[in-house]
Amino acid sequence: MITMDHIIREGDTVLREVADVVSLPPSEEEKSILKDMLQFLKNSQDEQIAKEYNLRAGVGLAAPQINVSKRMLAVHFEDFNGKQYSHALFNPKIVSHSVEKTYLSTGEGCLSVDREVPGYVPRYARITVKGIGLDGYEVKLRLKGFAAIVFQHEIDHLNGIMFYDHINKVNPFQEPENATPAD
Ligand code: NB4
Ligand code: NI
Repeated sequence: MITMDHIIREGDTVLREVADVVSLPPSEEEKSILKDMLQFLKNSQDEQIAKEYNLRAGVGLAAPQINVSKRMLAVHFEDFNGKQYSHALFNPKIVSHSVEKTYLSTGEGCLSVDREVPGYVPRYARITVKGIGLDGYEVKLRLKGFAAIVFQHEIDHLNGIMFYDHINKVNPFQEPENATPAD
């Protein structure tokens, strides 16, 4: 079971690496890790389990965050319309995105960052993501708003990018060009 002890924190070079493409089909070991990542998110959102194991709530997790430098991510959340997203993907890729941007008015946090970093994180308002699911089938997701933000945060981890890299250094709360808040 993945706990906070397994979460790599900022300063570790693995979080700055470009993660490796997973050669297909994924190995049983890779599938097992990805399943554990999704289970961690579910556990982290279960009040009882989270309390018992001291888990910080998460809606997404990228493999480099558990010291696995491979292109694998899991997400588990409901968007603001109550639509459920639960995905575990190998080799996720943004195949297209909008010109319009969005951001969370509350900013972003990261399980690998033990401090608050204030500011707006500009994200594409709409993206299309392709990847390979645990069952080996290709999935194509059209995402907007909160869901688009979560996937971009996780795909950034696969490219060694942290959310605060995107925050305006002069004025962290400068409204990004072409953007409307997701919330
Ligand atoms: C990834 C997110 C940071 C911003 C926005 C939010 C939470 C994370 C990081 C975009 C992606 C993890 C992965 C939350 C959370 C709202 C919904 C439902 C009930 C609790 C849950 C809490 F936990 N970020 N944490 N941060 N990361 N919303 N919610 N709630 O998930 O570092 O790279 O259960
Ligand atoms: Ni993160």
